[in-house]
Amino acid sequence: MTPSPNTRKTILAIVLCSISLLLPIGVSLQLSWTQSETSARNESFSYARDVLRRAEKTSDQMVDAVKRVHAAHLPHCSEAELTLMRDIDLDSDYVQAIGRINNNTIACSSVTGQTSVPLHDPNFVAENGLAQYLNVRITVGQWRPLNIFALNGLAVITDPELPLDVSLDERDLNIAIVTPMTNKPNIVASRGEQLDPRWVRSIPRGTERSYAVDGYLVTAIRSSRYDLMVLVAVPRQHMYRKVKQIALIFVPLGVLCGAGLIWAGMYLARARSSFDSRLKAAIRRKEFYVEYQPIVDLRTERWTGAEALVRWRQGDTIIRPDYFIPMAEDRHLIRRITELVIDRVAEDLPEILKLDPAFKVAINLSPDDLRSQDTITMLERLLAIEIVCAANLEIEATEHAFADGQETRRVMEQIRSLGITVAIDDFGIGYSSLSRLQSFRFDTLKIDKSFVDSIGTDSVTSDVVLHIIDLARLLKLSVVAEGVESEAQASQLRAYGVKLAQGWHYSRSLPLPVLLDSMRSRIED
Ligand code: G
Ligand code: G
Ligand code: MN
Repeated sequence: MTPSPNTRKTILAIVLCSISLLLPIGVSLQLSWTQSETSARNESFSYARDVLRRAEKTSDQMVDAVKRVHAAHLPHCSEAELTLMRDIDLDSDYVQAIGRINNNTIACSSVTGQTSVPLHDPNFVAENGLAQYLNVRITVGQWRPLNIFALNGLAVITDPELPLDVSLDERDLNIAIVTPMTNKPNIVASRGEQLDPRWVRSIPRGTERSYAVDGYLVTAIRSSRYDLMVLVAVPRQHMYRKVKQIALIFVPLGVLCGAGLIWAGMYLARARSSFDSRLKAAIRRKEFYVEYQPIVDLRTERWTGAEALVRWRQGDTIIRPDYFIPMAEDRHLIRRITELVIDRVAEDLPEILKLDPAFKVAINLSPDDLRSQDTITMLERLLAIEIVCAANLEIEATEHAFADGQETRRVMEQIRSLGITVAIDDFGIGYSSLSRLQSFRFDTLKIDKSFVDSIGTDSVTSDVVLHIIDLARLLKLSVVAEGVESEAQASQLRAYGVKLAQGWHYSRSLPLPVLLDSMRSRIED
């Protein structure tokens, strides 16, 4: 079984709803992901720069300390030299101690005095001879391991924690100071997880980089002055966390809204299809009938004609055309309604004309009607009725109908060639331009009620009605004023030279028997 157009529309609606909901969620997740990646990167860079600055300062102080000891030329490990070392020690905040070293043994130092302290082999000796002893304990009371850097018999003792002692907002940042080397990086100091050798990449001196390594966002910055590099590694997990928080709020919310929208969509689709089937059933059962609103000569108050207005009777309720006509037009069901209206007029017209052979009935046509050749056939059938002639008929169409192209023009011309006059309905509220007025030929202009309402008020549109009347006169059109509700409006329109009017001041729309009765009693008067 192939799906019905309605099923297809419903599916389309659901798909569109889902896309329109998931898209913003997806985009916001993507955005928050990029955003959290960017902020993690920026954070890492700022930590890395801070740590590098401290590590360089440590190196500066080490170099300075060594220079001062050498420059003093004091006897090695003499009381004088130890005093100098203690002074230097106090001057420099990153240097913990300074001493003499020989054969992996501290001979004397500012903290141990003359006591010698044996060390293990250096962890690393650089090309320039700088030996690094990492995580060493030199006194009994020392509460955390120290690093010793030795060159030319002098040892500078530092606290590896100090350069790393930046305040961390983020718990799971891993920081390491390394001396970059060809194969195995030498970790001078670190905090957090064990450094993964893959985090270390060779970058030029004085530069910084950021790259992803297997679940981590790594930021590397290399000193321009020392053989030092700082690495900050953030687990990507850490970035997911923020995104997850957003997702936890938005995805269920989106799904909920989506479900609501889909439900509403299905509800509307069902309501729509039920309206469709109601309307179709009404057409089949011919539940439509026509009422006639008289069109009146403003001077004599004679009824010269009437507009046929369709009504839908559903049981005891009457449904107004302003509700169902636009929907019927939308569903392209209007032509079948027009056909019913013309059928009713065909039945009613002979009775009306028996009372007044010059009476003119106006029939409303929709854009679809004006595109269809069937309309001509229907009108010809009306004209074939013995008592009916073309002067008894007028068709009304709104400006929207005139917006259409060639076919409409052809049908309109055919109607006029039958001798039936054409009126523009609700004139002034649509989008007719003067060029359109010239390109379609028509006979009557029906001034929309809103302009008639403004007569005698000081609203901006109160002058417009005059211009419309002037325009009609210029184009040699007859004018019908719609929605006349008071004698004041009627007398103004008379003064403006308008001949015909329609409105509650004269009569509401009447069912045929009432129309005929009224016509009879008027003839008798
Ligand atoms: O008077 P009433 O509320 O019935 O009119 C409401 C609107 O419905 C008016 O704009 C009128 O032009 C339109 N209308 C009434 N009858 C018909 C009809 O038979 N066909 C079309 N296309 N429109 C109609
Ligand atoms: O096709 P058209 O839009 O001209 O249909 C006329 C519409 O205006 C119908 O809905 C009809 O009921 C309504 N109408 C006709 N005369 C009056 C009137 O004097 N006052 C008001 N408020 N509505 C009117
Ligand atoms: Mn009308």
